[in-house]
Amino acid sequence: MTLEREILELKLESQFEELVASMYDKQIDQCSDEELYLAILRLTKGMMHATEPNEGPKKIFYISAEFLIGKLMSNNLINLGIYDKLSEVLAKHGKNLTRIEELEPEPSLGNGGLGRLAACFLDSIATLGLPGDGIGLNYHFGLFKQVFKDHKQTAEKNDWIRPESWLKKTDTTFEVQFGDRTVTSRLYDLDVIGFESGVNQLHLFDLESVDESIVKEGTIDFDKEEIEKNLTLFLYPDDSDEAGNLLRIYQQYFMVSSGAQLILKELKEQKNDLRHMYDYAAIQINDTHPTMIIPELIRILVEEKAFTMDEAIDVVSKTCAYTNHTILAEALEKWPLKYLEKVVPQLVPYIKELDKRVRKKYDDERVYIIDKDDRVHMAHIDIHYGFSVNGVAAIHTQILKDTELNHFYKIYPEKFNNKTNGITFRRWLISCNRELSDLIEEKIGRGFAKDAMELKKLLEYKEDDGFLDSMEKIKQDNKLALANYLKEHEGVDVDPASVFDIQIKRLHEYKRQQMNALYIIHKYLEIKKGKKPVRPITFIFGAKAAPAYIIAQDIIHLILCLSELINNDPDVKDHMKVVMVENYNVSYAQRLIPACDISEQISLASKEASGTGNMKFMLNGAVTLGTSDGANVEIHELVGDENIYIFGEKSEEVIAHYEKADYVSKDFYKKSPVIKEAVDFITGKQLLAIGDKKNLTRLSDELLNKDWFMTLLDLEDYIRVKDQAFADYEDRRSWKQKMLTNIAMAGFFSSDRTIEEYNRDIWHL
Ligand code: 26Q
Repeated sequence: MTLEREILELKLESQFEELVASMYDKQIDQCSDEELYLAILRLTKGMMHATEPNEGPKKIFYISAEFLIGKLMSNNLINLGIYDKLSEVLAKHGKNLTRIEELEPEPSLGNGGLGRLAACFLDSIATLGLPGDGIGLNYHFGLFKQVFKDHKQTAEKNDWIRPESWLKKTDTTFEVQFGDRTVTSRLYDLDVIGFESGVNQLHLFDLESVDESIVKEGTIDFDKEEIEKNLTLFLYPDDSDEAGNLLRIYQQYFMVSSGAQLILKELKEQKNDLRHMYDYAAIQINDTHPTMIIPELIRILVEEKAFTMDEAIDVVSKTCAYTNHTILAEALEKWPLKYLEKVVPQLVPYIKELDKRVRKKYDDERVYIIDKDDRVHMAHIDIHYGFSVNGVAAIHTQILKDTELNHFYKIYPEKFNNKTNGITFRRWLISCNRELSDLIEEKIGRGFAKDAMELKKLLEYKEDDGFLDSMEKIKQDNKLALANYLKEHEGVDVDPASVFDIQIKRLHEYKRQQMNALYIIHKYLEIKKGKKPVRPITFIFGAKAAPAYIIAQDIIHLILCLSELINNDPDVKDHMKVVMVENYNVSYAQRLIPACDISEQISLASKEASGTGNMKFMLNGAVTLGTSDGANVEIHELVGDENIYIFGEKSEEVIAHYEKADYVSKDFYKKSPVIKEAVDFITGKQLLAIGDKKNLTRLSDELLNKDWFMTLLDLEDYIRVKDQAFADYEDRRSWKQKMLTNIAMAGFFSSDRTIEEYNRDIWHL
């Protein structure tokens, strides 16, 4: 330890003792965990405030409707470099930092991957010392809290904001004008501290007049018409009803208008020439949710800064860049022009002008902004009027170029580029799996915390049984800790000596949780027939479903019914268990991932843009069972055939099925007794005795008559390869080597690498 560090740590101890004394007039050991939580919050906020901001001539504004930041305490302590010392100080007084952290409410300001990616990116931007701020919304309740009742999901509000939190209320306010009213936005800031580096800001806008009391207790129901009261109440989990969609446009414009005003205010304060805005600012548009910032900036430059239309379009197009996160056609935002006319009439002439210019240049309906049904294709605005379009994994970008956005790629080949997603190792290794991170540090030093490629040095220990055993021991301890947690929180007994097979992600048919459920049915029936697995298996799910997504609700129902049946069947329960954890969120992910043996990444090839959970599992020594989709493809290339389980049809084959419309799920059902038996079980008498006939029949009908995401196509191959993985697990030495290889090769998936690429190719900070 350096002298400087020693002094800092000595000071920390007395500083914290003094702070506690001044706040409560007590010693640390006399304080409750709640009191200590507030004291740590204050200490940390103070230290972050005192840290130098990252500065430079040009800044990146990462604008996103979602920042799924998760709990911040551990993360901030780690990045400030005081986690270990503070832990030790607390322990000296009989206090436990991990227990204290449980008191922190989790802000769920995102749905899933896209929101979590934005949070990882902020961590990496700050860690790399780059000037870059996030711009988003301060949802009072974020994403709903999931509660299971009668084997079904119900939704409740998650009120995460407390009088004392990480949020800093600022004096900055802006007027935001809608077609039918004008409201005032207020800026709240969160310090984003880099790992042993400077500070950036996450700017979250809120509406003062929001009224939390309009939400009915125990629900997420409220009056969707009262914009002044509801604008920033919730994050929208779906696009199901018209009133909800209108509200979503109000939210988006509220974010975009406030963000644009903030950016222009900063540029003005720095005395930067707006005509060269792109020399001072880059704006990364996270999916199409913030797309209105393009016409909004053009509008402001024309109406308030005396730019001609040509000049405004030129400057804005050189400033804005777009990231695409999906190739599901139904997920690409297309707003009816009449909605925009109601909510943001001032933007409509600009959107029409942008469309007119496109039509003048290109005689191809597919690239128009406004289609023949008067719907505005948000992605088309980004592609024509931004300077960069990126996908989030190699295969995803390739599919965008070859098929989904091919007509745009032909016009603008130079704009298209790939930025394979990444995750921050500070949260997804150092914070969530401290024991593994310490073991790695013992072997190769702590350089990997900042230079993730150093993990490769671990490959030298592939034949080192001492090391392999230590790694296995940590996995075992993590499984035991999870088993205890599941006992306490889900009321189930799982065997820590079983294989932990985990699928955690949003519930969506393309992610195919239903295929995993069919495997479980298959295994159950095998055991009933006397074919027992060599070692018990624990199947774990975690997933929220959009409340209006009917089939997704039915899949949750199926899994919960299976869990009830299997965990109580005396013939079976010692051989397998099924657990669906309630209210899966970032904090839960941090407990589940370190304890995983087999990581389920089984989306229909071509549908998962990247996935980032796959990277988190790999980094924590789980082996992937997956399709050739998203970043799985790159994981496969890195670790090689020996260290991953790949199954199912490839993306080209799947795309061809859609083109030829030749996939008929019934054919698979008829020709395979294994498939038939599993599908029939969904509506068999055992499950009907537990569950709801309506839900189970609807799901079974869907699989037999539609199965848009081709579950039955890959089911047999899935069963074959999954059984192989369970068999290989028994060759313990070789399995440990697979774990090691996965950890060692995970360096590529550090979000530091991703951000370096964004900066090198797009932002040029
Ligand atoms: C759109 C309109 C109305 C209401 C809601 C929405 C909406 C909200 C959230 C649409 C999409 C999302 C989230 C998408 C998402 O999380 N995509 C994931 O992004 C990850 C990061 O790039 C990828 O790894 C995943 O593959 C991708 O599914």
